Amino acid sequence: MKRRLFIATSISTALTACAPIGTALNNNAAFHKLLGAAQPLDHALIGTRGLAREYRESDISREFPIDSLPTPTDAAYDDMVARNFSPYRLAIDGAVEHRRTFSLAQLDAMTQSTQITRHDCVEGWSAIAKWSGVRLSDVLALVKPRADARYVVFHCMDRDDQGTPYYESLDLHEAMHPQTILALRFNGAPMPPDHGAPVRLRVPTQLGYKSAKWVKRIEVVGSFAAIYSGKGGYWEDQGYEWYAGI
Ligand SMILES: Nc1nc2c(c(=O)[nH]1)N[C@H]1C(S)=C(S)[C@@H](COP(=O)(O)O)O[C@H]1N2
Ligand SMILES: [Mo]
Repeated sequence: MKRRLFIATSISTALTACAPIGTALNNNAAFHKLLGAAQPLDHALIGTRGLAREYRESDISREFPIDSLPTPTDAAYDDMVARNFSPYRLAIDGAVEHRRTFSLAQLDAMTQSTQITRHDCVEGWSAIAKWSGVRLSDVLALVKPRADARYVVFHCMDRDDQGTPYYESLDLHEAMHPQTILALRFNGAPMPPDHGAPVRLRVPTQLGYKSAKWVKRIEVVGSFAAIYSGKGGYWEDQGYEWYAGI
């Protein structure tokens, strides 16, 4: 446990920003040393075996940073915002028995799960908010991952200034965790565009970069080696740890 605390502290001081400054990060020897140190940690000791702490309404942060690639500004996204996301479809495909799409109304009609949890960004800030939405496990139960399924990849609508899209992934164990939700609401209101509307992944057992905003497609795969640079996420492709349990 001591070792884990040390690593958590080092992460917040070693990294400077979640902004697209990947090259600075890649050139940061201390950061790579840190990742090296984090590698041998036993997966079973941390993260998703337990529940993330849940807080009270009075603990909700008055300010919650917006800290990601820019909110999409393309015509399709603007049109969805203007029409309360009625044109939005979440596609789920890949290694599933029943590929399908969900409208926001369909997701809204499913059992909603609410959590007041803390989001921890590697940049060094944390904030508590109330998130409601559909358990990812409920959605996966409808599409039925095949026997060869191992990971769930989240494709997002935003891109960096090079045109590279944001994406993330979880293993099936983390995806099935009861606190892993596709969040539709933030602090009692529909998800604001700047926080990832209409559907944003919320994974309170993992560092902030796992909680993908603006999710448009969920791809169930046996391996993510062939997706983008093959490390399982936008930041992972630039050196972040794939396993980000806290
Ligand atoms: N699509 C997408 N999701 C993302 C990011 C991003 O750049 N794009 N940034 C991640 C990081 S590093 C953090 S800390 C949180 C920030 O979420 P917030 O802007 O709602 O606070 O979103 C995460 N999810
Ligand atoms: Mo972050």
